[in-house]
Amino acid sequence: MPMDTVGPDPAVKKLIERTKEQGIETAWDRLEKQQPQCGYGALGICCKNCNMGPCVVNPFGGEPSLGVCGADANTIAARNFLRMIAGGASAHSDHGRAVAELMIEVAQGKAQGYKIKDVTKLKAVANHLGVEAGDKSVEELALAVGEAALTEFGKTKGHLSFVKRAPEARQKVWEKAGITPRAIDREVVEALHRSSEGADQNYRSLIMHGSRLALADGWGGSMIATELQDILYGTPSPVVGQVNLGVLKEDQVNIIVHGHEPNLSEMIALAASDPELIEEAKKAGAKGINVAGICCTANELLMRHGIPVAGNMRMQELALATGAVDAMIVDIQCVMQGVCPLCGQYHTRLITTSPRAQIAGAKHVEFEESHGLDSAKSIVREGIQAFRERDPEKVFIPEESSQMVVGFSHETIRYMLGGSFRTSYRPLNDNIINGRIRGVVGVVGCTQPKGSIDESAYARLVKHLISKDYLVVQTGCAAVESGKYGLLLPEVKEFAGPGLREVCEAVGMPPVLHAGSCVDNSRILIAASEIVKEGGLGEDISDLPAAGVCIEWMHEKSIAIGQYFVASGVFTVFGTSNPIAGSPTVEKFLTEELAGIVGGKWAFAENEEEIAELVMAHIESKRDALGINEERERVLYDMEMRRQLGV
Ligand code: SF4
Ligand code: MSK
Repeated sequence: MPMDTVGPDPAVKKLIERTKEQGIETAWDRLEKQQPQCGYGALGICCKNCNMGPCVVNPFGGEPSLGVCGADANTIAARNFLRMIAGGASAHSDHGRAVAELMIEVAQGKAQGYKIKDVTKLKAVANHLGVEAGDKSVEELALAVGEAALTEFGKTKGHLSFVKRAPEARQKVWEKAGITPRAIDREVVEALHRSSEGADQNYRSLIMHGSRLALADGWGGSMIATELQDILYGTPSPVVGQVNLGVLKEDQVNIIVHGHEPNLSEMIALAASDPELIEEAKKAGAKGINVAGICCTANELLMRHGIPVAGNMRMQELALATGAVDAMIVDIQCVMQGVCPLCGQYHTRLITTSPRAQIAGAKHVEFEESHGLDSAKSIVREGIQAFRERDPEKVFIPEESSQMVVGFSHETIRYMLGGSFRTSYRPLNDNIINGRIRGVVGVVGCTQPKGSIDESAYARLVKHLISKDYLVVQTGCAAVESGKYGLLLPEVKEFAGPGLREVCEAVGMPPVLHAGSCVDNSRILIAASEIVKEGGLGEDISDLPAAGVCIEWMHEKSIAIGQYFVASGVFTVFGTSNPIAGSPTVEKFLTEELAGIVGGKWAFAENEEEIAELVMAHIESKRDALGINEERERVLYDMEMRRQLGV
């Protein structure tokens, strides 16, 4: 199927060329030096889980066929896959725990500068966690919600509270398969136990526990992070922002916030607008203080404050190579150690702030919520001081930046579709049923240096999908990638197929919806559940004409997300490489047999053409199964009928 090319991102290209000319090493150079990368590792069939190893097995059927302990390729691949899910789920969930702890401190009046911003959501989340709102004050309720959220990590009985938000049919699937998640920490601990030497040596039970663990992430740790962040910082609604390296300013103090937790960066944003600090920046010779984001901290600030995004994960070193970044302030996850020596080649201060994510050689300023604003101010002052040392000769800021509209939480989507008097997914369901929208595709996740720099796989795929009338929802670095290519704007409806365009025009929403950071994939689970509950598209998430895609997966979090999508009933396609390819048996289990147990399954594809084909064929098969692909009489809608449809 022909797919338009989209060309390179000139900012990325220019900076990579510049770093090469200047002999500055980046991830692209290190990737080259790593070639050829270990084949056993790539296929998932090396094991170093005990000191009888490390062991590898022969992927071509020869010797060695077993590890020293007798573990075969299936066990080793499944154990490695499970451990990746454990790594990813831990990252998301520890993030969720930190937000819950902060909410408790805010409720107790111990966190300087924070307040509860979304009381409506606080009440809704309280209800989902089984907390009685009664006549509690906002602070009392926030305290109870924070404490209830924390107990989800270590509860000794029952299951996670948020699983009840899934359609009933889905809950029954989990029950039948024995994978309803219990406590978040328990599922992680059990994964590490099962995958240690001499424990679980059945690939099926290893992968099924991986499903339960992943559900503990999607419907537990990640969902806690998303929901509690919305309560603390506001539920996102559409806002305009700018993206790409052109958002850096030659004449201002540039502060980059990077990572995932908005707890600190929210305060940095506040501190950067403090008149006293702006005055200090002016005294240092700058015109002001410019805060910009990288990775998912960027997504968090962007969708709540419209703070610009300098780039996604693979652009973190390129941002530094502009020579215009005065301070890079990092919290947790996706921060490459390579940023440290790179900062050293410029005047840039690298400041780590989380005790859980320190970097040797960086300055560590532990962020304490009890005096959050003061901590943020002192960190911003570091940037101002560094600005005085900036060498203008070394500065090169590419001009590229694009506008985007972001902030489509599931609450916002429901509101836009239904209007303020009856927020509802009905119009979306109706338009999927009548075929104007063929289905919904989540195109989410990482970018990384293995991806092409001559064009964007994400932008190509997204453009293609909307041209075929598929509504696209995005999160994480993939969303930032689309933003750079101007695909997160309402005008993009011009590239959309006639059906999707018509709906976008009527509802006033873009055909590509930015729904947040990578931890916010939990929003997609809620949206899918609500679409099912709205009716007309089956009883379960697995009945929906929907799919998930991650092309340039990088982090273990991607595998955790992929597995919770699959275990929630979603067909999920990953590009770049297949981490269990060394065991055709495990691959068959994940890509075929799992569908018979949980309704969703994995696919691994070579390129975006193949991904598009797989996704569209799957969605059409779901439409067939729902009986909504049958030839319908073409009806001309009058205004009244449109009103009833809500378009
Ligand atoms: Fe080798 Fe088995 Fe030890 Fe893994 S657990 S390193 S396969 S002996
Ligand atoms: S930052 S996990 S590269 S999306 Fe969330 Fe981006 Fe993937 Fe990190």
